[in-house]
Amino acid sequence: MKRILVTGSNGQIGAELVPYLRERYGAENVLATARRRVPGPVSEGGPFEILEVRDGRAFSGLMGSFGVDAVIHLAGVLSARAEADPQGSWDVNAGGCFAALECARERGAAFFFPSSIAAFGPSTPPDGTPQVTIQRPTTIYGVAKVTGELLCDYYHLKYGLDTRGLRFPGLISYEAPPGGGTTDYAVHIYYEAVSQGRYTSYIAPGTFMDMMYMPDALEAVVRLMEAEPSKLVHRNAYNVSAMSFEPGQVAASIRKRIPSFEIDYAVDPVRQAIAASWPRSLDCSAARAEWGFAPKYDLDAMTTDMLEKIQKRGPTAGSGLHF
Ligand code: AKB
Repeated sequence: MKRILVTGSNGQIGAELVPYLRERYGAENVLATARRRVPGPVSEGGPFEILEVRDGRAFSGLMGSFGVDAVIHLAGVLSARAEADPQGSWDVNAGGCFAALECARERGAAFFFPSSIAAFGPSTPPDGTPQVTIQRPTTIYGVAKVTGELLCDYYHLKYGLDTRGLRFPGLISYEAPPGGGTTDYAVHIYYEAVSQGRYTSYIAPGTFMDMMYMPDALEAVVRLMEAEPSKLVHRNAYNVSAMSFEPGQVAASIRKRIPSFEIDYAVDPVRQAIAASWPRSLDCSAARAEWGFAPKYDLDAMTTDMLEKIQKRGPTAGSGLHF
């Protein structure tokens, strides 16, 4: 990757990936795009353009003028929000992916697609979920993720496009809040631990989902995109995860640093049903073997870092987090 275009740059991943890529590849070589300009490092720390991803003409024009050789396509609507608007979210998630792939094909650029644990469903083996297995998701978000995975395979097979991708678990971070996901509770809990000393979880106790801390996710994207192509047997949609936990375990980890922290539950049936349809723990052996996936943070290391960072930011951190 030398000249990189990132879509969805204001989102939870983009807000951290853009500065990370600029640091590594040079600020002038990373074009951040998003539907609107938000003051801050993404729009002010290097080139930035407004882009609606389904507008193929504008997309392709930007790629040409910037000389893009790699597209990191992050724009999308997360799982719970997508359930509230299946048609609109399909348009953005599947239509946007198709439009972005077409632009990458026209320009011969490498392409990164973030799939998700949502690409699995209730008939998938939930423990040690294999890299290649049953994928019959029951959410519109998951259906669009499987579509994206298959489109990436297709563009590689048909056009030789250098498509690559990861199946992200829930991502935990402190720079930008996630919005409308099912795994978001695992971010909210840290903010509320600091500001309130307690948290009411919308996910039921005992519900295990795969998770990863953002620094490990950023490193995984770059490692995969820089991997020797001949080593990539699967190429797209690698299972990646650093830990699997349920809400009570995060609470216990927080209590090691904030002993008075309390958790209770007001389960949201929509998000609980989505969580219950996803795997409990992924098998990530293909990612480890083919391109050296090696996450560093476990639950306690992540908790320590999250609490420190949020405490440093002060009591207003995380306002507006709830979906
Ligand atoms: C969500 O909860 O929708 C996302 C995901 C796992 O893809 N964090």
